[in-house]
Amino acid sequence: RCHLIPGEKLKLGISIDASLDLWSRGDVQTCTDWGAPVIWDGMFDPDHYDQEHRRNHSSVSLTVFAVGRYLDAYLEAFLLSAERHFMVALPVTYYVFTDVPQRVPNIQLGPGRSLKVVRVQRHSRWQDISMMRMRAIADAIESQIRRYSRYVFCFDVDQVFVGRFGSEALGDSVALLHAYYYHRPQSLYTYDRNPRSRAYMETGDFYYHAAVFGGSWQTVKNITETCYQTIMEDKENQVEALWHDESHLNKYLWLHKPSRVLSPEYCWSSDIGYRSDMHVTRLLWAKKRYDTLRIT
Ligand code: 2GW
Ligand code: MN
Repeated sequence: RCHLIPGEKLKLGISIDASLDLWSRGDVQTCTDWGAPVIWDGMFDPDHYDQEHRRNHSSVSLTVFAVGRYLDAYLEAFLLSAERHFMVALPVTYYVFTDVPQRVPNIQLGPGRSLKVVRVQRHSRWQDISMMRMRAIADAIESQIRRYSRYVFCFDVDQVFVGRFGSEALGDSVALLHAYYYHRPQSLYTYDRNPRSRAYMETGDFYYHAAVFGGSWQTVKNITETCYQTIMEDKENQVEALWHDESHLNKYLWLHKPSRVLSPEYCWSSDIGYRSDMHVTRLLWAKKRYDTLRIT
């Protein structure tokens, strides 16, 4: 059914996705209705993507927030695992947003990799900590990231890399299938269903997980600015979307289709049992510790 690979056009004019094998996985959806590839293990040659992106001098910024107790709980394991698995073939700049810069662990980084700390304010409501990431990311792209990196990936901190999360994931607008919903019917998607919220939607394409999204710096700036705007409009109207920034992101991605979709390999939960379509896991949710972390 997939007749078209839009693909990322490199400066050389050829599509970097020309070698994607959409037929190699008969058991999963490898292409969206609008022709974006859905990236599953076995469809791509990792070395091909690394070579093409190196040739094109691709560079990546990773943003992650570690505010309050989340810093000690998750940041070190997140960064150490990213050093082993995240875009290992490319230059990477980590942007750690925190209210406690002095507690950011001092980690030995590989060549071509660096880390910058951005101080942010600590909001008292956790929903605001999560939602206000959108504003902070947009600001950092404008003031710094766009000068150094072509691509930006935004992550929750409560997860660890356990396998390759590489340049096959790069694209103009990249969204992730939520591990809990990718095999479920639309009617179970937890979109915001309140018509008073800007995140309101009846139907959509997929349920995307806000724990990972990315793209070119231009697109991520647009995503984060737009989501921030709709979040603020909701605040003025005294409504809050069901899943906060995730609801607003889902709305955005319905109106602006992503050019690349990541399978749940790219953010899996070990609470989900065995799945025959999951051949590898690349990023895993860390154990939640609501008892100690979600005191508000
Ligand atoms: C969050 C909830 C309750 C108490 C504290 C926090 C908190 C979050 C915090 O104290 N400090 C902090 O840095 N954060 C950041 O926000 C951190 O990067 C974290 O990974 C992110 C999202 O919070 P998290 O991971 O606890 O929420 P999840 O895993 O339920 O996230 C999904 O839903 C969220 C909205 O409710 C976001 O959309 C998130 O992107 C989704 O993965
Ligand atoms: Mn999380």
